[in-house]
Amino acid sequence: MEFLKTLQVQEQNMGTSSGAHWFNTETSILSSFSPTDNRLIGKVYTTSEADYHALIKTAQEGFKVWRSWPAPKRGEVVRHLGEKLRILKKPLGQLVSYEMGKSLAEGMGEVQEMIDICDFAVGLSRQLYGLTIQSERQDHRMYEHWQPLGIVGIISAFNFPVAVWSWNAAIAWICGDVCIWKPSEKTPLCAVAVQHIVAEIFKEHGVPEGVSCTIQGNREIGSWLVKDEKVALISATGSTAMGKIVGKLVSERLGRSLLELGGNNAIIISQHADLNLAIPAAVFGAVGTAGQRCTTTRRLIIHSSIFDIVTSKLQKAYSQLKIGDPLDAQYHVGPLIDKAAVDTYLKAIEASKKEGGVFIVEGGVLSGNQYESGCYVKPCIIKVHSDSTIAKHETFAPILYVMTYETIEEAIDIQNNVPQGLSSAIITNHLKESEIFLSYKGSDCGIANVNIGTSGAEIGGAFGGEKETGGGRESGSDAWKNYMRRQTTTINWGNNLPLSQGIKFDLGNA
Ligand code: UN1
Repeated sequence: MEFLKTLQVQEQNMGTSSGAHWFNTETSILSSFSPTDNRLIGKVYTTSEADYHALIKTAQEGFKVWRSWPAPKRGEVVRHLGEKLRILKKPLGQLVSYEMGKSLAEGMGEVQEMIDICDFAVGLSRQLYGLTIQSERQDHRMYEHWQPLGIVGIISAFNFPVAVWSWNAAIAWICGDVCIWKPSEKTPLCAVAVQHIVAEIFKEHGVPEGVSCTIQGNREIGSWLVKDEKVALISATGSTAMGKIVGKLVSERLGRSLLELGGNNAIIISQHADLNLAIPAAVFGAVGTAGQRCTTTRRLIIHSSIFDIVTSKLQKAYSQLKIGDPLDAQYHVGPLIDKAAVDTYLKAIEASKKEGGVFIVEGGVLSGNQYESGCYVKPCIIKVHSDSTIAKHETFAPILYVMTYETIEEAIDIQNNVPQGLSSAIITNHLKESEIFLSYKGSDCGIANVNIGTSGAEIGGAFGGEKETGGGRESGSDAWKNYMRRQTTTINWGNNLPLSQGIKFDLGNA
């Protein structure tokens, strides 16, 4: 496996890093096994408490220098990172596939998201606009401008082991911040590979140590970052359960958090839908990344008049899905991340059966030589009642719940009647339906699409959602404002000192 060598993920003493410097304290070991074949890919040392504190110090020092670089100069470094990622797109995509289990096409797609966000950040580095405001006082000027925050802690999930980090890091860097990354314990080597790449580019361009740091380990190690008042912003991606803990700990110290948590995304398939769009949108949405995207399509809300035709087309499409080694481009679907995820998948199927759910496409765990890691499952479709309890729950697996509706209002109610609020879609050629879906009466999600599926958002838009999804927005649009602090300034260029609100404060002749 050439890519492991190219990306230097099998070296010794990896784990904690403040840039080109790798701390080599021998602590406990985190082993990374591939869900594709159960092989040990490599090991990292978890971060020691002493190394964590040393890292914070380096990051603080690094920040003092980095924030003084003009933003376009910081952008220039990010541009070079994007160039390097173009060169390494294939090996890094392969590592993502091998360590996480998503198909190679999706692994490479993830690296493409990194490249895209680098490009976006470069352009943004010449913007970061503030406003000017009319002052009520004569000869005064008011404006607001944006300053870097300091240290940004990034906690990322296994399912997007590199892209979601880059949404945060690329933007935080051009804003003048420094980053400490705590990747998922399930994908430590993707972070090691990325840190090697970043460190090389940063070294070439004279970026100070501490601007890009990584720590490795379990939740406890993550909690050092979360509780640390020296960390100005915690951007965390993962489950709602994790987000509730992180959000509470950060708010206890009145820090800032940006949460991107669970989704329970639905596509409404109207009787006015073009099924040539609906079927592939639903299938990719449900089985892409083996159902482990936060944007995965988990529910199809289908108009009752077309339920039979839609489900028979889905059965046909699912029968053509190839499940197997994600590094082999012929397969659409790889394994789940680990055996615990397989258990969760099986339990959700059991729970839906207990509620009266009926298989439209049968599920199950695959066995045989090719599947000996025990992590390969069959994407399945279950018909449930529109008020099903299990369908309100986010199960990170390729289970698609289908249900029927009669009116567009009812479809929207079903779509919104879940605790999460990340992504949503409607497939329709009916203008009014689509406008209702996009109106104040419509989807309550952070993402609402028409005639495309729920997953595969582009980096140019703000990404995130409402309710239990956490409310944060990352990536494009004006999400950069999360990584900076706003400063409002009033400048008096006159010879008098008028007070606002017309207040008189006369000191006589003093
Ligand atoms: C995630 O699953 O955490 O919109 C991120 C998408 C991808 C990102 C998903 N661009 O599906």
